[in-house]
Amino acid sequence: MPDTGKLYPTTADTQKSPDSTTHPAEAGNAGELHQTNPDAPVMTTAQGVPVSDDQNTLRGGERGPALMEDFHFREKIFHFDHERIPERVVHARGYGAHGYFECTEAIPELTRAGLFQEAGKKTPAFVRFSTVAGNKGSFDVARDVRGFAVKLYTEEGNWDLVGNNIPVFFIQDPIKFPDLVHSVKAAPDRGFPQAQSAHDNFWDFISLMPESMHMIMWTMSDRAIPRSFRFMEGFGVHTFRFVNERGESHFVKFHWKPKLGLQSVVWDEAVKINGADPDFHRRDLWDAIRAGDFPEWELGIQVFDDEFADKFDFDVLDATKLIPEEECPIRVVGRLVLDRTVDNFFAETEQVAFCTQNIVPGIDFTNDPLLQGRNFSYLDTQTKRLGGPNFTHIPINAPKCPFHHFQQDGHMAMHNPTGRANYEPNSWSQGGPRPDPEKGLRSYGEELEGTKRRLRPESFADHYSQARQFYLSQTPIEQDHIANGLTFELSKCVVEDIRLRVLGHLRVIDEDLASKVADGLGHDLPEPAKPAREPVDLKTSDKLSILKNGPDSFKGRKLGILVTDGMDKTVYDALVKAVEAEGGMVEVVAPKVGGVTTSSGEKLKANQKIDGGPSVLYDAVALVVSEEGAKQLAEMLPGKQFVADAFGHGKFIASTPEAAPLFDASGVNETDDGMMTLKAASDAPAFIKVCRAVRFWDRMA
Ligand code: HDE
Repeated sequence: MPDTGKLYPTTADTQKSPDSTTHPAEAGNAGELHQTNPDAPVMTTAQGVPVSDDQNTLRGGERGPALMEDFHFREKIFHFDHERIPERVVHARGYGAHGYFECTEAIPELTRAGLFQEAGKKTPAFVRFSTVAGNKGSFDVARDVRGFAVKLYTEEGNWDLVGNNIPVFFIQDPIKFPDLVHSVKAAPDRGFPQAQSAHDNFWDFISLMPESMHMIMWTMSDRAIPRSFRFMEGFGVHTFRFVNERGESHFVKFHWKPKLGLQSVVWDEAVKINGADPDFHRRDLWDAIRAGDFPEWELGIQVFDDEFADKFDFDVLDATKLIPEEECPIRVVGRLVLDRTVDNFFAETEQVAFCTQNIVPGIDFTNDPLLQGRNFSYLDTQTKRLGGPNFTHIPINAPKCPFHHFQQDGHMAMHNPTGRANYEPNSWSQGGPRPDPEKGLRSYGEELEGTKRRLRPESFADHYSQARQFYLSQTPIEQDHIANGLTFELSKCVVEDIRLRVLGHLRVIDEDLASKVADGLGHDLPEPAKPAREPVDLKTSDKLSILKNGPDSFKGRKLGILVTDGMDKTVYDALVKAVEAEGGMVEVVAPKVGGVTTSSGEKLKANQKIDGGPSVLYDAVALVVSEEGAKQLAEMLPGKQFVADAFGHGKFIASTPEAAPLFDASGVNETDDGMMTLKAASDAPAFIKVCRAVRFWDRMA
């Protein structure tokens, strides 16, 4: 049995060829053609046989038949035919990156888990972010929950914390998961809609499942349209257990807090981003890591005991409820840094298999029924998706610590036990691994009692109080967005009864919210739904709002600078300098992707042609244009839309005085405090300071 984490070479090790991620021309070299590069390795078949010609199949005669013996051709096509594996049944569209977890505060009094024993200890990590409903090829900025799955390669095995960017879930019992997922995915008869919840089946199900109301408030909020993975929180959702060396247990909830703060896009932006750049989120992550701007989250824990759990208004085992930070403060014990993009998307991001059952000594489950149900589902689904029980042999899934067991054979077995003993107990002298009662994972000795039955406990019965608490904890702008989200989604339901049933639930959550949505839909308010338990008014929590927890700098954000021929390069340079000083990025948008000639005759390269770089792709925009250039842009639809959208989406806009004709043509005839004229290069830093706020919300109120 091999005993090292580096069991099998990765794709990168075996297939190592000169780095082809960056084109030589991008690095400023002319670029040699692969065919003429003497350092390029010789192409081989999968058997390692050198290939002489990869352009032409083997034929009998110049224009004669293809020959069966052309094993290079047959092997190539055969392998291509089998390239696809089933996509994940949910969370199919995802994007992963490598990094590490660093313990910043040791907590041995709470857990014996090795990764938390010493401040400064680093544990390798792989993270996969995802949308839930859409297929693998859908778009990134769908209104949806985001998966936030973390694999921690600890010295005592892999711990998978398979979380979401929303701290609660739709359902209380795992037996409803297939129904939930069927309802949100494409309808079985027509095969659409794709990657959205704005349709009858979803809202039909939801309207009949009042326990989903809290989660619905979250998914209709801007939490479901994050600006990027880097600006969203992650949550373990369930209550887990920490178990210390003495076998004592504490309940724990896990939170990932982004260092950059929280930021979301607005719905109209989301719709347009999905057209302009369906890969918006994955590109953002890739670009940030490649630029050395490593995304980072703090790991916060909420720790509590049975006494707190008993006093808490809700059941801590109910995944449709959260514990407000104000009631149980968060203690930061570590940080997660993503510092390496994948070498190969399929090998790593596609083949990574998260399983909630993967825990390590010091971490344990609770009786949260959803968590228990997940423990079956993840292992089961990976076996089908990755083709057999040996998916743990795939490098991205293999532990990085020594491992020894007697599991053997099966499809694609890469490492079987060596020697004769493959069972335990055995009496061979070197008879393989033995369990260790000290070091081994021991389940927490919780006492259990009860009658076997199918039931929903009374302590899970309140479905509305936390939904109301969430809604009332939002700023007025965020409340409007929730109302608009609900109105939009329900307006896509053809069946009026479904809309009315949802309105009935909204009346129990908040009458104002229900009225706004009813008004938006053009319906009279129906009778309120009849709650299983009357909701209570809970204290609002600032931590539930995005806007109250937003960024405090332009770090990690992007300024789009629209330029034309004859533009003032000094203003441009000053903007770039100010953005870079804050840790942000700049992208140049021009009428042509070849770039522009500045007023001093220099050439400035562009990143985007105006049609491909609409303002929705940027956090703020600047127009550094000549008068002639502004006039030309004013005649182009994408030019006008660039400005009109930036204005409509409440973006901060800076412009050189020459931009006036473009504003006129875009229908922007007013100025406000979110707009600034760049009279000179020295105005640039002040503008970027203003951009620290997410948007100029007054314009959108
Ligand atoms: Fe999942 N979920 N889930 N889920 N889930 C899957 O496993 C499931 C739930 C989450 O990037 C599947 O490998 C059940 C909650 C993430 O690869 C599947 C229930 C939370 C990912 C599955 C839930 C999640 C998944 C599909 C209710 C947040 C993507 C593919 C009992 C705490 C992981 C796969 C990745 C994926 C089942 C509910 C998060 C089918 C039965 C709650 C982030 O096994």
